[in-house]
Amino acid sequence: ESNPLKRVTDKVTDTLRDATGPEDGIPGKPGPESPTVAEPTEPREPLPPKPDQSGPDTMSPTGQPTGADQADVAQGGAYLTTAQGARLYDTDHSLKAGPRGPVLLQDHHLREKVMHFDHERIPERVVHARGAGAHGVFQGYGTAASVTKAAFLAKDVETPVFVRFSTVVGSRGSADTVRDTRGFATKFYTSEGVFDLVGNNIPVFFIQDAIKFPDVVHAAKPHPDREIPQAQSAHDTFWDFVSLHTEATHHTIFFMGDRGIPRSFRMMEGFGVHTFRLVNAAGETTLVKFHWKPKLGVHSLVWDEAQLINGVDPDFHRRDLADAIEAGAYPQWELGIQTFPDTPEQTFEGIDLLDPTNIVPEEMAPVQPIGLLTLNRNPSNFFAETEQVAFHVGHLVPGIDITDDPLLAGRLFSYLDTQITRLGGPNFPQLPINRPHAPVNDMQRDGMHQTAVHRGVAPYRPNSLDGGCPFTAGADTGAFVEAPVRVPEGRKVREAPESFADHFSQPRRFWLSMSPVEREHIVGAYVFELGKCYEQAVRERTLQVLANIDPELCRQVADGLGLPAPEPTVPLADVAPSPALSQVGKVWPTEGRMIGVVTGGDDLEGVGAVREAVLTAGMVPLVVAPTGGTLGDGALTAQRSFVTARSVEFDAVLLAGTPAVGPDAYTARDAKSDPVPSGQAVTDPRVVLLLQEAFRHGKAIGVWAGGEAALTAAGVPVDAPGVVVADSGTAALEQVTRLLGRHRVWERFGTRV
Ligand code: HDE
Repeated sequence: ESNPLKRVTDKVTDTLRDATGPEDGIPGKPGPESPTVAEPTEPREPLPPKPDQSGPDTMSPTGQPTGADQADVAQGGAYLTTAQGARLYDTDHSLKAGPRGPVLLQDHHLREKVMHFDHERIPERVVHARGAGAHGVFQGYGTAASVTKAAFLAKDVETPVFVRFSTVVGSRGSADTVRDTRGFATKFYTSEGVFDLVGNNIPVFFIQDAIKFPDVVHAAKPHPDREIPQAQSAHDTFWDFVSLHTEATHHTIFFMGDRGIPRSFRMMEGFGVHTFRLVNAAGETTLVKFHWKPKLGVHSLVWDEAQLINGVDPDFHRRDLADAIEAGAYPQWELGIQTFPDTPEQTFEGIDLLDPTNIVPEEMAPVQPIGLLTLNRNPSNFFAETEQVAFHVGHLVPGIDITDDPLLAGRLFSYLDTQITRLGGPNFPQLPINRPHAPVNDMQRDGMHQTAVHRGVAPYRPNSLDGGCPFTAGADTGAFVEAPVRVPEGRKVREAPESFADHFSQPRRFWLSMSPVEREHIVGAYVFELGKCYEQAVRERTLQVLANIDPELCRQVADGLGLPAPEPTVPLADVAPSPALSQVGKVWPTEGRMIGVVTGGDDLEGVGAVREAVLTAGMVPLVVAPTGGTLGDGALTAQRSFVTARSVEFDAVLLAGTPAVGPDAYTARDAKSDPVPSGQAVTDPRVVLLLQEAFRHGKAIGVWAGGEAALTAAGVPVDAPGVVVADSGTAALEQVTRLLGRHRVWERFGTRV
């Protein structure tokens, strides 16, 4: 098997080729012997998980390796049973007094089945409800050894991890590509206990103090009367709050920018947001900010595309992550740190490190790589793993400690508290996905859903009845000892430090760091969002905020809204741009990109060659043809038809010839439902739409074998930037791949505002 990505692109093929049997060595590939497609015949054990889905590795609640797959522990046997293990002979009919008689209350199976069903749902997370998870491994580089003693960061140490990506505002069933911040939470099952890095894809936060969290979330969530809009910030209450509460300005401009609509979870940066404190073996401390850097680069959707995807494929990000992992195209991130001396002021070059609305530009403090994260295994059960995973910023290991960031302080309280409601009691650390891989001996007892059978008679200290066990450790035997930092003295106050009052210089730096096309996107986003607000006062107040960031930004948004642009009310900060904040202008690897290869039947040999070449390049080809099924002599299979394909699924489009509808068309369409003018062939309107969208969204387009006519029909100039007309499919692909390294054809933007 040359390229594992073939497993994703071949999904359709596999099912069709079922009768010809599985190809060797391709895990998860269905075939006649495969239980996934076999017709039911006789009783057998439950299905094993797919190879990339083997579930969490766990320890028993008391810290002993379980030695058995969790699925085996909870479920086994070939026969359907009650929850008590009694075999059942029927699960389709309630027990009745005769076929037409009343249902009997004594039907235990009915009551047990419906009782369990009635309680299948648990409360969704109040924020970050919609998420997608994956297992993986983290490998330390050892480069952090001088600043932290954390064992999992030592050279070549491999630590199992579970990552959950999420949106923030929407409900569990909301769409993936809404404009929002994304969560990026990582659980490291280290030898010294669990370490959670509960971050976001945006390096700053809306608020500086945890006490404001209910306010910002209430403002962002749907309106309390009608519960609309779902998963959107484009409404009055959100803009009402952020325009009055100007410390939110930096976060807001970040997600009005392209980072609010990532192309893929695989192509997002992650940030710890707060400043943390590392402690080395000598007890010396260093302040740090954590960064995740994706190997595939940082890429985004464009807004029109994001909105289309919400309808076409609301699971776009979730699917993208699972498909990539299933295909063996494992996403990777480097963990990095920016380091700052732990001075009493806790500032760096004048930037307050305790203020989570601040970044420290990478040009001032470079991000130093300390390890590599690889996601290589899908969950085997969404609920058990992705839904029940419980992260907590207070899950720390020796060598990593907290700072006095007031936002972090509130989080240290909140994450424990929320799990009691969400997971139904205090024993959620015993759920398989949450269990530490280090031995646990915590003397906690009883409580709802206790699954451990604890031994011993003395779960208290000091004791003599259990021989004084368990013993406490010291720093030399791996205890977590809080860094003995000096606590500032002062009066008890409800106040923020003076330095927290600057709400505009950092947003201004962000704006000045953007390329023209990214600025255009930001302006477009503000115009869209404020255009959805009903309250004039909210729009005007937001324009005032924008004026204080940059008058040109304000003017462009004001023009879009048809309102006058106010003057700034604060002096404009003199800040240098941070080029690292811009996503445009860099060249990135193209692995894992989706290439639509469209044909109406022309040059099938060329299409086949392109498909192979795309796979060789580590990208994913999806052949799009008028109908599903095989093409030509059956050597090629269509993964998408003109009905199921939409441009938004592809990073670039290649087209062989000009698919036509009409008397001579290669098409199985029903002429009655979409009549064609008599006697003439016209370019298939679905291909026209596909090309128009791909063009509009700045995607590279390559045609050969007479595809120019389709471009013309779509109004796409053949000499437009990023449009390639080539002699062969592979020649077109070569040029398109080069264009893809820059992610989009940015020259096509720049005229809308
Ligand atoms: Fe969270 N946050 N948060 N948050 N957060 C939750 O915990 C909270 C904050 C973040 O995939 C909740 O288990 C408060 C910043 C992620 O399971 C809750 C404050 C950052 C996730 C909670 C913050 C985050 C959460 C909801 C202000 C980025 C999803 C359910 C003090 C650094 C984790 C839950 C997952 C989830 C509270 C601020 C990231 C209610 C009070 C800043 C990625 O506990």
